[in-house]
Amino acid sequence: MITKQQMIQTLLPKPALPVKEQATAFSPANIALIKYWGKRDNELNLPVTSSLSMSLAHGTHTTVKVASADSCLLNGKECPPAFAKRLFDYCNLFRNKDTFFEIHTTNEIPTAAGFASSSSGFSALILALDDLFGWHADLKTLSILARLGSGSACRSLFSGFVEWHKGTRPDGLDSFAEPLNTSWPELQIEMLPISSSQKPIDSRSAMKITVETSPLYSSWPQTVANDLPRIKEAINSQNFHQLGQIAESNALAMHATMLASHPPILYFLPESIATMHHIWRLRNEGLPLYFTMDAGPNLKLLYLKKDSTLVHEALGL
Ligand code: 2P0
Repeated sequence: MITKQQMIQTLLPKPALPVKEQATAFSPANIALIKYWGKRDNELNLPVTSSLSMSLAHGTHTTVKVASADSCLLNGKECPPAFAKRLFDYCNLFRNKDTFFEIHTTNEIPTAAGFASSSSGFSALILALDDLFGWHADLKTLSILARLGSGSACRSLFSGFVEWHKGTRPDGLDSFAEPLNTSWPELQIEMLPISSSQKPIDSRSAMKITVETSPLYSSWPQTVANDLPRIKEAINSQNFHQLGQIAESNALAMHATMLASHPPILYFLPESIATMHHIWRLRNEGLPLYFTMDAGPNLKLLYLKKDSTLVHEALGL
């Protein structure tokens, strides 16, 4: 097995001393339209399939300061210990044992409620570390490094539509994200909060249980192989119904694989299901509205800007 340290040695220059006192960076959160669910390598966060996301306007701001001891503030308050450990374990990959950091991270999006904040978090952190250490690494390299913190973070280095190529190499050097060359300003993605409470199981554990126990997981790579080229075609031709239909069914297929695992994993709350029925009813009545869902109870709405008022009125937003 290749370790993170071995992989990093091939990508970065050896001396690991900061070249400045502090550095600040921002990364957008991203929402997958074709989901990443399942790893082929848990150490390097190498995915079973490719995935495709859209970056949001909002995300995470992170400042890393050189300090005499490690400390971490999340949204102005002391970080939960598990979160701080994950951040500093990640920093340990890049610094020597005498370098300590004060990290301030501000999420514009609720943490751990399925709003994809770890994606922007590790992306902003690697950008800040790149500046602090003066690596001047290219975005492909930074995408690979962000992936080591959290898989979906490799997509948050970019705005717009972003594809994470799963790659095939055991060292993961070909598993990185790249922006698509297409913009679609009319396409809207909007959070529909159902609950901001902590989710019952984190996505990392949930995807591991799914891969190891779900009899439906064997169909997931084929689902993505079918959906990915078709959604890229929909993006290129700006075919909203094709995009919405593929994104919605891809998300539901991901949840179906989880449901069949043992123990079963179900992120839907009763209100999530009621909202799905409401959206399907509205769509049957002619409103062009779809949704996607991640590892949490909240829905993300997909619609076109021209229908914004109708969507908001219909859902009481
Ligand atoms: C995604 N999710 O593509 C999928 C859809 C959640 C549902 O990526 O273990 O926090 O750090 O690689 O990136 C959430 O998983 O997992 C995720 P790790 P990550 O956005």
